[in-house]
Amino acid sequence: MTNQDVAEKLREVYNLMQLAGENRFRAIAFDRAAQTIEGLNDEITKHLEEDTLTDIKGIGKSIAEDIRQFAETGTMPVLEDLKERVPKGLIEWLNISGLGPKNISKIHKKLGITEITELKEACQSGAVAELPGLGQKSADKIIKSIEYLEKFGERARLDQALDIADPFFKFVKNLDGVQKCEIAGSLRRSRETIGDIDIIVAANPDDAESIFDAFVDHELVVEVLGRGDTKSSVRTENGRQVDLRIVKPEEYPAALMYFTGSKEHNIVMRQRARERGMALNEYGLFKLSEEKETDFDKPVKTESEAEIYKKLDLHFVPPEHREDRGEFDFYYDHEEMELVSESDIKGVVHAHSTWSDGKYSIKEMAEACIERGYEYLTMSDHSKTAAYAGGLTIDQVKEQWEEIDNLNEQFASDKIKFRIFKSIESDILGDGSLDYPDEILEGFDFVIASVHSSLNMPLEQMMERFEKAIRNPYTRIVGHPTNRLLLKRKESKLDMNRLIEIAAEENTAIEINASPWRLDLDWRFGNKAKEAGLLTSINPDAHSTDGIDDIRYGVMIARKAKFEPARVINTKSAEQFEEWVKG
Ligand code: DGT
Ligand code: CA
Ligand code: CA
Ligand code: ZN
Repeated sequence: MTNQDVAEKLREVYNLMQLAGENRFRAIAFDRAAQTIEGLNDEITKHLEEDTLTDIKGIGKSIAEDIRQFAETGTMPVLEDLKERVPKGLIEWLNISGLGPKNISKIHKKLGITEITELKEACQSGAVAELPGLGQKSADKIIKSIEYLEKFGERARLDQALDIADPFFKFVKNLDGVQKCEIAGSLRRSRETIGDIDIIVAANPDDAESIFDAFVDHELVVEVLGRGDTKSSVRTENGRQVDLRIVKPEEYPAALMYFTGSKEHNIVMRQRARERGMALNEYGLFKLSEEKETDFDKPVKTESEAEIYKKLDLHFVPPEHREDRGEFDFYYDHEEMELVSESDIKGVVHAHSTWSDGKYSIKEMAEACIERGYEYLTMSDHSKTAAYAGGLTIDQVKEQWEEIDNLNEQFASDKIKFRIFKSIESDILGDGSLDYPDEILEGFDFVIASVHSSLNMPLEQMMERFEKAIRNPYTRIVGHPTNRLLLKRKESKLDMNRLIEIAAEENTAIEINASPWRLDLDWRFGNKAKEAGLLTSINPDAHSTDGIDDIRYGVMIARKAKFEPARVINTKSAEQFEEWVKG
């Protein structure tokens, strides 16, 4: 039973509770517990054994008991009870934009249907339109939403979301009447997947209409989902929803904060405000009336998010840390956290060439790195067992070394300060050994060790496999540890906290694979990584020259995971990097 397993069960309870119309706060407690457990620095099983579940913040007696039941029986009574009342198929309905838990429950009860396909039919036949409070318009919208969901899925990867958000942001920012503008929501927090895109604008109410007109007319818009006085929602070509909210300039700091989230962060902020005799909501910070209610006549003037934080005895919390994962303690004591940025990255680590499954030659990859101002490149093609990906035989390895030596000599004689390192992305075989004999491994500058096969190994066995690979002296970096492909393939079962401890102990880095499909190491283990002193390398795993630019996404995740430059090995100069990999 991994922390992830428990978190998933608790989220299932949360989803079902919403559909069952249970008390919202009771439901949210399960969501919060799930999120806490995902971010634990140790294993939930240990807390169970030592009976310390309730010491974990956000886990009360009742949820602790649910977790114990889950450990013992594989399920929870609260979940079984909900499952009896709420059919499983309905959970998926929560992903249909514009359809909330109340209407889901209503449609289900009146029409006795549970599957999305049935819902679509019921919308087409007119059955949904006849229900009180719904109507033809709602039914048509549900159909469209289902069609988009079928085509594009409920969430997008970070890169896909940025590709939509960037043009909208640039467009809206320059419209007449727009005083301030920012992307909010999960995208501002650099989450690895994005539901919808949120944009906040500060403008005088008189200007709102013309701003919305321009927004819904944007060339990327395929459908207007809603239009009001303060909010418009559109759907874009690639199925993403974009929400634009226009607020009065004086409301902007609080609105930006509220719509940046996360929901969990907001809950704690509101609590902090209450404890200080104030109320915080999306409109601003206010004094409380004598009845302890928000007194809208007594706004506490704030010009920026930073000032709101200050009024609540905190330093500014950067958006990527607003997840209720330790930021309140940290930014109470500290003005800021040192975080890695794109300009700190000096070398491109983990790249493939035509020698294995890359699209470009080593020379072309090197030139692309030089063009982008990097000082070094480590070629890490696949090793021999990865035959499906053109893994290198021993003879090919030797030939590749010669090519790299020649290129390095050429750079030197051309007075180009650039260096290619000889590396390999060695498969970690089933038993944890690397993919070449020691005398070959010795010839590389260093080895990146990754699992590419038997991804569904049981946890214990997988941990032994990784431990052996990490303790191998030739391994300096572990590649994409969980092997997840976002929105496509689940992660392998791993005790990530333990893995981080072992890697830190061996002074081996765990990469942040910057491919937007992976973003693995997961940022949720950032606190553990920091505590253990784990090193990372922000690696594009580039299979083409364009792939090098994925470093951007890796840096976003590294910041979210609280890495400072000193713990990111490819911030080192070529000389220091060499010293480290050979050390
Ligand atoms: P997403 O779109 O699923 O990737 O995630 P977000 O975080 O962008 O969520 P979204 O778009 O539903 O709402 C934007 C922000 O608005 C969210 O991060 C926090 C705030 N917010 C929305 N609903 C609630 C709520 O029920 N309670 C609180 N406290 N905040 C909320
Ligand atoms: Ca959003
Ligand atoms: Ca939204
Ligand atoms: Zn790989």
